[in-house]
Amino acid sequence: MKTTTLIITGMTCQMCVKHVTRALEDLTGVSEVQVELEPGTAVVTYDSNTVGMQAFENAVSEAGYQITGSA
Ligand SMILES: [Cu+2]
Repeated sequence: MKTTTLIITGMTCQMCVKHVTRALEDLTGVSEVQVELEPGTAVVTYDSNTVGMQAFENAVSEAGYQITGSA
């Protein structure tokens, strides 16, 4: 398991937080997601053999937000 912090732009309220959380949680290989409106981050714990940055970017983008970086 690996943990990474994604910088997410476009979230303006707690509903956005729910949308982003669900989008990431629904990915196979993701085991834990913690999204914070301020400062606009998602801490994701995942199996790097199963899922990765491209899948995170696609899922968040389909939900209507954007990943602009990671730490
Ligand atoms: Cu919102």
